[in-house]
Amino acid sequence: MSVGLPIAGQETCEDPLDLMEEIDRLKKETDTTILAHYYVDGEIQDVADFVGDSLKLARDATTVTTSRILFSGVHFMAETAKMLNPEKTVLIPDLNAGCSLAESCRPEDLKMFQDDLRANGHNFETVAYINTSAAVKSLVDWIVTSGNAREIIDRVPADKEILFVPDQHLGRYLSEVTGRKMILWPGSCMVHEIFSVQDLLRAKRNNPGSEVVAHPECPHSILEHADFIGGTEAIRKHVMAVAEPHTYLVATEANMIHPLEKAAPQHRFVPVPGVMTSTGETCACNRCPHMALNTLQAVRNCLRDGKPEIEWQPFFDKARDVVAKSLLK
Ligand code: CIZ
Repeated sequence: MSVGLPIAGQETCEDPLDLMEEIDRLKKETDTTILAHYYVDGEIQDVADFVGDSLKLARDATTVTTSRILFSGVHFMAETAKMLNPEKTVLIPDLNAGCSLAESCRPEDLKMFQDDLRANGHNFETVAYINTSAAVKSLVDWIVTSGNAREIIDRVPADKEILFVPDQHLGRYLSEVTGRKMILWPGSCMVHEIFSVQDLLRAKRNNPGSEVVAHPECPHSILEHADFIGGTEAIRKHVMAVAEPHTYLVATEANMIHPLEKAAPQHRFVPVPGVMTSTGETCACNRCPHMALNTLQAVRNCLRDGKPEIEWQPFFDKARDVVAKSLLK
């Protein structure tokens, strides 16, 4: 027998309730606060100290009093927490938890594109969605989240053009609602990109009287069928404000159903695509594979071992200034 080697499948055999208890104990023993995004598994949201979208979590990160933060989400979110807490240890359960949007916009490509625009006489400011690396954040004028985008775009002087990176769908939607002309980077989120209009219409037919709530990262072909468009926090507030039981078809990452059910248990929430097969089974194709790296085991191991850790990078100083003026004021 090979001593010390992991046994295939062993991790997944651990009882979730035992793991949750162990995480609770380790949090106290290691002086750690857990921040969890709405897109991670519900069990992790339940053991976290703060749960929310990236705007709320960035703000929450500035109130943490423990010496360590464990960020259960994706890499750019943990980087933001580190920028705002240079003196704290910031941990992430898996360093490979990336983001298709962040990966679509590399700092060297952005820099070259900005230089080209300037050389061609464009007078612009760059607005970046928070789903970007810290290196990209250090090259832009503003950061927006789905929760504060309109407000920030109003702060860009009216005589400037806007280069919006990296989500073309969010950019197109924001350009429509703010009336500002934008140059759009051609990125998109792999989860929101895959919703099909056909599946959405089928889900509507199967759930008569339902309302479609959709994230603005969805393509226009999905948004035109939505009754409400907003980021995760806006969707949560929207359904909480309705007292009468209702069915909502939710076009965003499927783990969002967990906080919605907690906040508004009077409603029924169906992830889109809710019904994919002729036998009426639901599919799991609206899950983010990066968020899914945040398992209970990975959170426990990270707490216990104190790694992986987000290391301070030289460009964090510049990125932090942009984050602070955009998200904390
Ligand atoms: O801002 C966030 O946290 C993201 C990535 C989505 C949302 O709407 O919450």
